[in-house]
Amino acid sequence: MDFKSIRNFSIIAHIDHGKSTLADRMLERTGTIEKRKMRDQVLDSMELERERGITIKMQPVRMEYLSGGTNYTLNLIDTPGHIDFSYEVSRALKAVEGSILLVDATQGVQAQTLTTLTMAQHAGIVIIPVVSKIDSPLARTDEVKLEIAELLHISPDTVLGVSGKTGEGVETLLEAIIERVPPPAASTEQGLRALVFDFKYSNHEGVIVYVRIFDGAVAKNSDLVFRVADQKFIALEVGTFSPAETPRAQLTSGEIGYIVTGIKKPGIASVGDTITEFKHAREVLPGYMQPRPVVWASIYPESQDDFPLLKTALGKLRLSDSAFSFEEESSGALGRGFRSGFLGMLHLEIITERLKREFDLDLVITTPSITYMVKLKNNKNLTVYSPHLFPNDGELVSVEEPWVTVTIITPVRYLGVLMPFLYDHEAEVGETENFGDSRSSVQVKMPLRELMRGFFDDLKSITSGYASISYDIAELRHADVTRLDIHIGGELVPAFTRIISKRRALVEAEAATTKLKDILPRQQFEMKVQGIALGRILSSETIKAFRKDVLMHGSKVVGGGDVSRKKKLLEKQKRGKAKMRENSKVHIPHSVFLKMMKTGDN
Ligand SMILES: Nc1nc2c(ncn2[C@@H]2O[C@H](COP(=O)(O)OP(=O)(O)OP(=O)(O)O)[C@@H](O)[C@H]2O)c(=O)[nH]1
Ligand SMILES: [Mg+2]
Repeated sequence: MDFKSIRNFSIIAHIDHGKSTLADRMLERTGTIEKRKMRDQVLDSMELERERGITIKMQPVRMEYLSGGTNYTLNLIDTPGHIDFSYEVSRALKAVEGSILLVDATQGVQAQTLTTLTMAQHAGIVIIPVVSKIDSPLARTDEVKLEIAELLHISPDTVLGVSGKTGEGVETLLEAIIERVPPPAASTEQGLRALVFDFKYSNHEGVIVYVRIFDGAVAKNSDLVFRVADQKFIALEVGTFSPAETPRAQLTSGEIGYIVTGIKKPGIASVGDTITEFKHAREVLPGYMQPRPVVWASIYPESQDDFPLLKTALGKLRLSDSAFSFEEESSGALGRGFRSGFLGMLHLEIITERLKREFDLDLVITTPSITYMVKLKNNKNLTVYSPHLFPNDGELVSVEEPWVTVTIITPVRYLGVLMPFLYDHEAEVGETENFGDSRSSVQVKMPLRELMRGFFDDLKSITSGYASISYDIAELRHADVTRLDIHIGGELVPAFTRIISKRRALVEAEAATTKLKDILPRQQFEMKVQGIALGRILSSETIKAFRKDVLMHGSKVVGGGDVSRKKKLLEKQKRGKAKMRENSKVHIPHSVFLKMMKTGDN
């Protein structure tokens, strides 16, 4: 294929600014998807993406488009806008020569607009600024064009306008892509070099890698090698995205497509690796930075019998999400499990939800936490990832925690409510700058711990949804924190242990016990739920016992009407699961861990 007629580009923007909807119209206009097969945000194919109306994984798609007598191949990569998934964006940007920077005409430039723009600038690719949703009665198209022009130091006339709803401006945008995005650089090298920018796992075909071909070509049955992993394999199939995987005879320089590897072992394929021919191993392409987890949670099987199953499940998830990482951990009370790292609370929520849906495992999930650097009295230094492994106050000399720099963009009228809110989260407020006509950008430094304490949701609610934020991990600072333990029926439940700021100990203890009182299923006996920190019982609630008739309907939250699931449960009990329940008097269902995890302390 002639590389001169290829255009590779991504769409980047703040969350909900209309990336996937714009992609819909492009797919329609280029005839890639028939109109009768079209549905809204068609590239959001994961069940969770559709349910939540957000993009989680990037999605490449290939389109054909006739312009000025030439047939162009346009490879589009739609990316997620949520900050937790920005690793997807950074990887997509290394596979393309240009990017559409989309800004919602009703919202203007937002925090992730700036973050994604910076990423695109670092990648050194062409940026096509576009205002979206120009059809909306709330659109402030001209103002937003000016905002973008100011940001990029360009004339507002070069900023395009589109509507993903009506299709207005889409044709002009496609022409602009052909004109402004350069074709892939001509490759004079013969030997294959393909950059792995994503992958997925199929039970039948093993790992399927998503690649951008920089040099050479690859065809079915080629002998290939992952250069970094140093692993040989055979291309069982190669093809492109339409957006479904569509086999082709070969992929050549400049193209974006996939290679079926047949590899079923986890830990071999990794994003950023370079694939070359086995017999002509060339130098590796620049890869990707490992993403740095922001928040951690430990995942244990409820029954230790399920440990190998859980390990397989996590391995498979990792093969569809390169930002997810996990490591074995063991804890006396919980047995063997995995400490897992996530790029944010939404990422954590998505992964645990997928574990539940796709692998049908009963799990104990510990309260999410950031990492703490701890100095002990015995002169040892410790990095604590899991709250239930946090030392008691008596063993501690000092604790350090990560801080973050945060940029908040908000309409000026909310600055009044924003400031006290920021102080409550231990923030140090830095520079405040006017942004556009009526908005401010506020620079803040605060503990990451406080950012994870419902900060996003609360910020949204106090600013009626108008504020947006982005953040970066900064330095370590001294932390005045302690562990909050939860005892249920007189026993410590390690999964609920959290690390909290000492000044909030009472509030947090009360919030935790009240919440547990609401969500714990009743048992056949009365039991106490207690919050213990700083060497005292700070809060206590009593959960009443069942009445007989309620018991009839069963307290097994895992049961419901699902026969196969019940059967599975019975089998498990036979295998000795019941034993664990005998030891601890209280059975806490999986759903309770998820609920405790989701909103933390709110
Ligand atoms: N009026 C109007 N609404 C739009 C337009 N484009 C998208 N929307 C709406 O905006 C919302 C978000 O659209 P998406 O296309 O999912 O946005 P996105 O940028 O892909 O979102 P993420 O991938 O989660 O970051 C949806 O409710 C769309 O219906 C448009 O051109 N006009
Ligand atoms: Mg989307």
